[in-house]
Amino acid sequence: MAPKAKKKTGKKPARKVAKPVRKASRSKQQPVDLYYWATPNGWKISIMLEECALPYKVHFVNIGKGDQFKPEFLKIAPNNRMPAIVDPEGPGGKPIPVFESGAILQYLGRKTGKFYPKEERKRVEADEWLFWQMANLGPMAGQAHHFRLYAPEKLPYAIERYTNECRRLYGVLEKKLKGRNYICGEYSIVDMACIGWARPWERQGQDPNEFPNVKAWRERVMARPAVVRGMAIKPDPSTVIDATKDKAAFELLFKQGAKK
Ligand SMILES: N[C@@H](CCC(=O)N[C@@H](CS)C(=O)NCC(=O)O)C(=O)O
Repeated sequence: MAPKAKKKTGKKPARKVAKPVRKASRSKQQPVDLYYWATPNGWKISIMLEECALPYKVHFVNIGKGDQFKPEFLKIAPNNRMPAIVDPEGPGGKPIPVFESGAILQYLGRKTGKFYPKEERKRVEADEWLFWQMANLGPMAGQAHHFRLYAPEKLPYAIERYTNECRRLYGVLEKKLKGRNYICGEYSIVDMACIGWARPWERQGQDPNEFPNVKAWRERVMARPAVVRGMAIKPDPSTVIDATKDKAAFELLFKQGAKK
């Protein structure tokens, strides 16, 4: 079909939504607001939005500069951590904020009916492995990164403890992936939750060749176009602060006390 001719008004057409925005083709849905920074937890949600072809608008939360403590962000995510979303078309057609990446993945899975099995036995399995990532792989890999890369003192006990715990977890994943392409059989939110954490496993002191099933799964998932697009969303490099070199960012990220 030939495109309709546009009326000439002399004015520049107004942008509907600010950049960066991913639009689902032919979608009339309002974009989901994604509060994001390019980290393994942030990627879970950019990947899911890409996989579901949902329109979304990225709001960068610069965690090295303290955006996570801004009152407007804390209203959405009271734990001062990204990712978070606001779905303007939530239950009853009203906006809903969601924080915690696992809860966001489940919400988007229920909303779209995609990548989150409906059949109860399969859903239980997906929930088990999603919680496994949230309570094990993410936190243990996070501590391994912290003590191996960020801690000003190299503490052998802490490095060994979290490197070993990661090794144990990749061993668990290795067995789960035996004879399967994806963690719960079919590709799901569980793979999206785990991939960002498995991507930098060398930084966790792991030898990928020790876990051939995990290695093959990692390559399979990372080759998905939506995963590539989701992980490619990056803030302007001039705004990214390296907390290993910047004292203020280090204090802000790693010396948080209770705020009243
Ligand atoms: N359990 C949370 C963890 C989120 C999280 O740790 N986000 C980090 C970046 S990966 C963050 O926002 N850090 C800011 C801070 O430490 O103040 C989730 O999965 O959503």
